[in-house]
Amino acid sequence: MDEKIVKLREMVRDSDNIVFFGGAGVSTESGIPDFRGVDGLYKQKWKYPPETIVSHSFFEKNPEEYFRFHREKLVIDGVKPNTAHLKLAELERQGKLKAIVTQNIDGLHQSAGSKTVFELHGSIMRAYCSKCRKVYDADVVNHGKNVPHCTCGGIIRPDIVLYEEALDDDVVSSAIRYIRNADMLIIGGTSLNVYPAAGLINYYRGDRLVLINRSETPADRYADLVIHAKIGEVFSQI
Ligand code: CNA
Repeated sequence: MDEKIVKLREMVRDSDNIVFFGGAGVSTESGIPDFRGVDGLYKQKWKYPPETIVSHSFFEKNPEEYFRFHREKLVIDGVKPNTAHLKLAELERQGKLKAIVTQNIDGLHQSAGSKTVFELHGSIMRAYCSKCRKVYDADVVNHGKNVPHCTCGGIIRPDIVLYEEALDDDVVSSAIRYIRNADMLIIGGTSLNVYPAAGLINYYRGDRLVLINRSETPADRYADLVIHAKIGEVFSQI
């Protein structure tokens, strides 16, 4: 482990165009459960698997159940960025890190102070009417008991990309541009199971591909450095 940390430190020292690509595992140390990790939502009891509930067709058919899950499992009041979020923000301030590409929807990178964040799956910190697209304060979807409605009658929804929905073209093309130009790509806290997001790492062309994840991922064999550990603990050492 120590040798790996030394190598990681050297790679960070020698890079000035770092991009971080992350997922739910980045926020577990803040107390937000991931989907597939050891304490993930797949291991918890709920009537449907999380990815069924967080899908477009389920949202349309069963908004009451969707909002119950959303408010109970996706929104956790009082969460704070952890060491990984804070270190990434610091690397950006130092001019070493150029962008974060995240699959997370929790807004914790911005809370930590990061500026260039591409949220592939949107954010629960924003909301809009699914019919007229009027923008609403996220509080109306994140709290309360009922399905929130717009003055036009449409359902107000979180500004997240549900399964079966397309990613935002501008967000994807910007993320690709940054990944393609990066001299170092750090992938962390993601099972790399969810496509098309996971496919974006294939645009990286450099020789400093680092993977930090608690469990194995399909990209371990391509990486120049693989660390199977908690990302907050790793980042506290660089
Ligand atoms: P995932 O499929 O749940 O995988 C998470 C990965 O992170 C697993 O391989 C874990 O082993 C690993 N992991 C968990 N904790 C740590 C840690 N402390 N340090 C290092 N590794 C850790 O999640 P993905 O992001 O890969 O899947 C994509 C989905 C999950 C996206 O659509 C997200 O929107 C969705 N999601 C997001 C959040 C969030 O915003 N915080 C929470 C839950 C799910």
